[in-house]
Amino acid sequence: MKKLYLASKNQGKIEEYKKLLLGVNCQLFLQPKSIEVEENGSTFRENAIKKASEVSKKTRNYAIADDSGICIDALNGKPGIYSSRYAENDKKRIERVLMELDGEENRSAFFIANICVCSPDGEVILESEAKCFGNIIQNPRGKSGFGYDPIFEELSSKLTFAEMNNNLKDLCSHRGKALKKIIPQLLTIFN
Ligand code: ITT
Repeated sequence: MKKLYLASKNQGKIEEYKKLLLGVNCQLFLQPKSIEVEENGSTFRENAIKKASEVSKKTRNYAIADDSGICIDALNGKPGIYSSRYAENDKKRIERVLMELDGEENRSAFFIANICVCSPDGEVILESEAKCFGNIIQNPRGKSGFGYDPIFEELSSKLTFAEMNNNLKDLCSHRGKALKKIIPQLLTIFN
């Protein structure tokens, strides 16, 4: 069985990938603690490529990474690629967003995930991107998920990501949709 490294240190993402990749016949490994990847790209794509290629080169195995974030229209797309660096923890990041949107009527936003898979020699072999549209609500709702989930109300269900069970979030989320697009290629590589 071929090995696949999850190039992420975000526990919330890791839990989602473990479920999303269940049908792919690979041995899933977490990013070794010793590997630190500096996310200094200027786009989601650049950062996703950097994470996947550095982890694949250092582990000499396949690696999958995503760079993701939330883009808020009234904040001109912020926090965007800085979503994980917007404050020191999830609670403070949510507080900052709600404060910046205080009194703002336009609450529209989208999550985006850019996924990259690299071969054991560090070459990019698969890329995928997807978005999920919704609105930033005034008061957080729900207990599941991670990050900005409690303040992001998905457009069609009117549920926040934190109110959804895992299966529902996977169906409509940026990460779930981006990964679904490349599942056929992953099956060809690993199964
Ligand atoms: P890795 O780079 O180690 O994977 P990270 O958290 O730094 O972890 P990113 O740079 O891609 O990952 O930042 C993504 C941030 O965007 C993440 O920390 C959350 O704050 C937010 N985010 C992304 N997807 C999310 C989701 O499904 N639900 C809630 N917040 C999400």
